[in-house]
Amino acid sequence: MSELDIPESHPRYESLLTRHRIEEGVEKGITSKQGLIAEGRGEAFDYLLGEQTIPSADEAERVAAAHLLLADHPVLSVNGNVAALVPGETVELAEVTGSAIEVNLFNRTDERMRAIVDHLEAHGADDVKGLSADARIPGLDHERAKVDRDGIYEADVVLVPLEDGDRAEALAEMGKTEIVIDLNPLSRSVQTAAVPIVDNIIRAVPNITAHVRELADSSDGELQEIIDAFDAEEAQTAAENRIRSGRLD
Ligand code: PTJ
Repeated sequence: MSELDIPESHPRYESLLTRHRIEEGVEKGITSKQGLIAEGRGEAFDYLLGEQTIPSADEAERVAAAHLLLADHPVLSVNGNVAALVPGETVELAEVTGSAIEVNLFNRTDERMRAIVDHLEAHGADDVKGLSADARIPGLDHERAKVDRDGIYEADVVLVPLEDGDRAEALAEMGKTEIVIDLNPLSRSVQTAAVPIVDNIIRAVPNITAHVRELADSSDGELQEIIDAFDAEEAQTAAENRIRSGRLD
């Protein structure tokens, strides 16, 4: 039995677990109410993907691992849904890649910022960034523009999960490499990312970590080759085609 009190063999286990974690996130003041809506949207796309990591997503997750290993200053951005769904998994990915973790919220309040930092620390994170917000992403006029100077502002590679918005574009304009995780292949973030990962974050983050472990002994040249061979548009189209074809295999 699991944290859900239902067996992991249950055919809807993953989706029920996801809902359960988001619900708990709202109760703890971590996830916004809009996060519930975002979850429902993601779930519909995941159903159409067959609730599995499709081959193009697995490849993108390997490329993400290569980018994070090669980066000088990688940062994993965390919002209220990410904190509720994959807190421990995010801390583990940060550890194996030497990435910083920064909380960045659309519906930013001091209470939620603090609750998320505490939640991540309870899962083993230290020095979680986002509270000082001493820099801004140029060209954005909402709360997601607020970042830490020694975090996202100075990062070379940023993991941006679960946000359909203009921040991805603004970060690209700052010259950063963005890795996006989003189940909607048509989201603006997916369309602009250097590495679009169309997969459920619950599967994607642990799979990136697994790829990091597999690639840990690779040379910089080998990692660069993996990056150069990747075609972001192809990955986005493969996911869109899978959803549109309606094949649940
Ligand atoms: O915590 P905050 O205040 O920063 O707010 C976070 C949310 C998610 C509420 C906010 O960023 C938002 O409203 O996002 P959107 O515009 O609804 O976009 C969220 C995207 O994440 C959608 O494209 C969903 O399909 C996708 N999504 C939802 N759940 C998952 C997901 N992608 C991957 N894995 C999921 N589990």
